[in-house]
Amino acid sequence: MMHQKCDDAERLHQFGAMGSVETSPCAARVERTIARGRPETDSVPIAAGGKQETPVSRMKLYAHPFSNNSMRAQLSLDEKGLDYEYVKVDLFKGQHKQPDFLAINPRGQVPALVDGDVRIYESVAIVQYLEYRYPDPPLIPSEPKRMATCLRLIAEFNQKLDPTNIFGSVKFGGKRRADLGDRVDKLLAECRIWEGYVGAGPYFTGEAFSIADIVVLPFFGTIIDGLGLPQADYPRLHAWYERCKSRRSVAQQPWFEAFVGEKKNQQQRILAAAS
Ligand SMILES: N[C@@H](CCC(=O)N[C@@H](CS)C(=O)NCC(=O)O)C(=O)O
Repeated sequence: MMHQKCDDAERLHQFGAMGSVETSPCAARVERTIARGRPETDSVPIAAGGKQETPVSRMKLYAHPFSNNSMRAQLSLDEKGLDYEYVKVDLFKGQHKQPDFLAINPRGQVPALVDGDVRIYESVAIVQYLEYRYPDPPLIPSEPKRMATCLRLIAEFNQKLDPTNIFGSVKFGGKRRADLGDRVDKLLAECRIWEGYVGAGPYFTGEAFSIADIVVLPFFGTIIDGLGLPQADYPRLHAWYERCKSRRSVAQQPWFEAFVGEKKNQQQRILAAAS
């Protein structure tokens, strides 16, 4: 969410510290989802002794199912049908601040990817890396105009959209609309712009699902499912989001499972009455 530190995750600590997550039914559902999917390594430590992987070793994604930034990286891997090991870094146990993980990402955040001798963090960079490293199937348009749109949207996400995220402040900080002042206005102004960007679709760059969709999807997930962005006011964004969710790669993300409860949390849907 935020670049420096995911708004969610910053609060995840507090949430974890309150001890409510480990025992929540939601957390249990998440574990099962992973178990049904790719084999999961339970926790850090990862590459023993900080040893470098050889290029033939299986890719490892260090992530957490509640982390929407992690979903971004996982989506790219899944869309490309790449083989990887999902290593759960337990944010609630502070594994992301342990030396073994800090050796991979000195910022102590998920996601991080290890691919042979490549170690990369920052979810948007991971998505871009995977596109260059594993171009087949392509998730970036080759037609120059569409490619330009795709690259521009990613830049706009980084610079404009992501900084407006208020989900963590609402969910974990307990803030409500009145507490957030012009942060809500800024978020809605951005949503208005992106509503216009959906265009004829079905995806942000046209016919094909692209890394632009992947980059913004976790953000809009928290805003639409989490905060209740009204469908009547943002019909194109909603339609785009539903289209994305009908893709297998998207539907299978553990993040959605972790997020099921969010949709029922009426108090948290602070945008529901927005116009
Ligand atoms: N800009 C980073 C943000 C990563 C991030 O904030 N990850 C959160 C989980 S959503 C995290 O690991 N937070 C733990 C912390 O910041 O201590 C990215 O896109 O990868």
